[in-house]
Amino acid sequence: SSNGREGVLELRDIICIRDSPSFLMEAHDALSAAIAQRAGFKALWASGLSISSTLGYRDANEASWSEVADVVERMARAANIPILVDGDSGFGNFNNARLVATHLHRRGAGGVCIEDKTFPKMNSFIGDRHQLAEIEEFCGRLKAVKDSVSDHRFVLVARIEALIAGYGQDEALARAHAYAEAGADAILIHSRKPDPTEILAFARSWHNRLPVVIVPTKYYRTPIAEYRAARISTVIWANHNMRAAIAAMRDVCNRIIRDEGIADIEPDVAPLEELFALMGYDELASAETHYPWPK
Ligand code: SPV
Ligand code: MG
Repeated sequence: SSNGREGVLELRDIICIRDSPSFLMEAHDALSAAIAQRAGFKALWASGLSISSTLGYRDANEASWSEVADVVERMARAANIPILVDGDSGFGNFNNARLVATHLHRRGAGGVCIEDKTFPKMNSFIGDRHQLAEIEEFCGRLKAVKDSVSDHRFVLVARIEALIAGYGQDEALARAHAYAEAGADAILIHSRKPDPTEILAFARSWHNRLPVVIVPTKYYRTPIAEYRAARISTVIWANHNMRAAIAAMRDVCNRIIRDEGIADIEPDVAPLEELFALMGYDELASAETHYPWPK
């Protein structure tokens, strides 16, 4: 392939394969991206919530788009698998959206997901004042992204927040059809209900006009078989590397404080060898045999 990633699936293939759901694992920095790839995930979700959190921001467009792009570039360097970037609502109007998409593409993203909210957005699980964008205006954002990134491999996912904002299926479906007309490659239908009823109802009425992407953070108990039956194309595990890190770091901090030492911690933290393997120290050792360097 022309991008030097032989054996690596393109994001478009991963999202458009519809016989069984594919999975995008959240990552938020180079290390978490490398860990997810090593575990066997074929693609990553660069989560806005997770990236914001690790940078010390709230998921309310406090991080600038260029800070997010810096993180994405580090992730792309650390993991040789495609990344779907959470582009929030595009950081403004059509012009901001196309600027952000162009930069993300250049810095290694395989695609971007844009949600139909106004700027600044708020995380979908917080509060009940989610302001939807007008359909026509949002379609302009999608078209502008399509028109400005000429690489046909770059995937544009249109994310519908109608159910999050308290509108019904009709609004969600009308938006999905409009976004398909505007050139989206896939539809992300988001829900914060504890069961998948509303996203499954959406999928039934949508008839797979475009691939459907879901984020079962709140309806996490649903078995994959149900998504397979509903012909969901892609499932995003949206924040689980970050939340695993929070729990692990909280526990180790509490134990070291309590024990005033690290004697019992060793079996519960990653060996340094694992870190060295993740970051490719062996490559450096072999490179040193090929290039002269001062001894
Ligand atoms: C994210 O991971 O930033 C998402 C998914 O956009 S959610 O937090 O569910 O909105
Ligand atoms: Mg987000």
